Amino acid sequence: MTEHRQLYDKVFSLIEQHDSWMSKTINLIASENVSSPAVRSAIVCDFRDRYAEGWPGERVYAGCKYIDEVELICIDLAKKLFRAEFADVRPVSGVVANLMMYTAMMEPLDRMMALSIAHGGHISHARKSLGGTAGAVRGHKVRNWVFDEKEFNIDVDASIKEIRRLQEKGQEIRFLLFGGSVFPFPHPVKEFREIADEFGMHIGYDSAHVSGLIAAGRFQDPLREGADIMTASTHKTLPGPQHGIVLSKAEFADAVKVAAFPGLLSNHHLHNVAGLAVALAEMIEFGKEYADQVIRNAKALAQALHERGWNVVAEHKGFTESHVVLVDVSETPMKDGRTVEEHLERANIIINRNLLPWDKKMGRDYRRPGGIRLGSSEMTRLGMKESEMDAIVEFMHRVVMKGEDVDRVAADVAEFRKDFQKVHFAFDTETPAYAHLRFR
Ligand code: DSN
Repeated sequence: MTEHRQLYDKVFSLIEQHDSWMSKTINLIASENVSSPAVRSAIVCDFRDRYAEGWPGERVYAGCKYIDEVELICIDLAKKLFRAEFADVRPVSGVVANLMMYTAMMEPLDRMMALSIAHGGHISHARKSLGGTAGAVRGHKVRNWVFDEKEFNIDVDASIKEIRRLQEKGQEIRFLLFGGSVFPFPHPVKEFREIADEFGMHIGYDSAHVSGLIAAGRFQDPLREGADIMTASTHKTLPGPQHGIVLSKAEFADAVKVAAFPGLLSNHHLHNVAGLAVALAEMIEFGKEYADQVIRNAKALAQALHERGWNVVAEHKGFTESHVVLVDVSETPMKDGRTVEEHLERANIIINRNLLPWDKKMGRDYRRPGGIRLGSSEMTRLGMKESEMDAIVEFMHRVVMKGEDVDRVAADVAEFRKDFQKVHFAFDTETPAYAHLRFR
């Protein structure tokens, strides 16, 4: 056998090892989910090998008659689910969706407000000195929202004061961006509509983490609260394929469309548009029930940790209103999020380390931060409820607080996972959740 054939076979062997491991793990990564068998079936269709530049019906390529119909179905489902006047389902990721939003709503170098990373913002919202997409790619000057660490949310009065100060100083802000990667509580969008109108600013909302909850009507409704445009990736609480979406008021449709093509995209990954259409149809059918359980499970995770003495952020507010739970682990025997992450992974529990708002003043940074971030979406999709969240926390507690042998906990986790092998809230609930389609 040639060396290349061995490597070729090794790739398939690694895929199988990964799939098998996933079926034995507790995955609490807040930005991930498991897609339904129908979504996975759609994304391996021949669309994956095609091009379709432009808008359905106005393509630059021939051969798109069925692709166009699927994309139009996807657009209609997105508009219905999010009650949006306009939807563009072409962005290939959440970052590309954000770039489309910046391109449509601002001139290069314009100033914008966004959440800092330590307060839950995403790297695509960040300034150039951090390598953030907004600053490094578009040249936007990013000012950060004033953040209330106790309320774990944007400080409305102080932020309005800051916007007014900057406008009066001639540092004109053009765009207000809400949303991010860690925000357990709805952002105050409607509170900023008046000042946005006063200074001619537009409002955007990055719903990547919470788009599944928003679609179900269970978090906040940015497009009704004053946002002009909303972006998302489609594979977090919204359990679709790895892709993106832009939703906006009709008046911004043309600007968004040209930002997509010819601006940012040539191929827009047509197989994932098909997968997204399927995911949106399943969300319309099962989304409310799913989102309710996601939120109940996140609260149950937080409560179970709190009861065992862990320091969960925002206790006085009930910890979370979304899928996400933030925990300060700096006082645990492991002292930092990275050590916790590494030990839990060895015990088949997959979580993220996460920067806390107060890490910097404690001398910590993103490499060894004081926090961990947990999300309830994927385990909810597998049919887990509040009592399973308590069981999950007990596994975590054995590793982090009691220092138990990780291999023993890993074996117990794998045993526990045996009863949760199918995706719920989907039309097909029989195909194993982590099975992959094999053609060889
Ligand atoms: N970096 C991802 C997250 O975990 O939030 C989103 O792109």
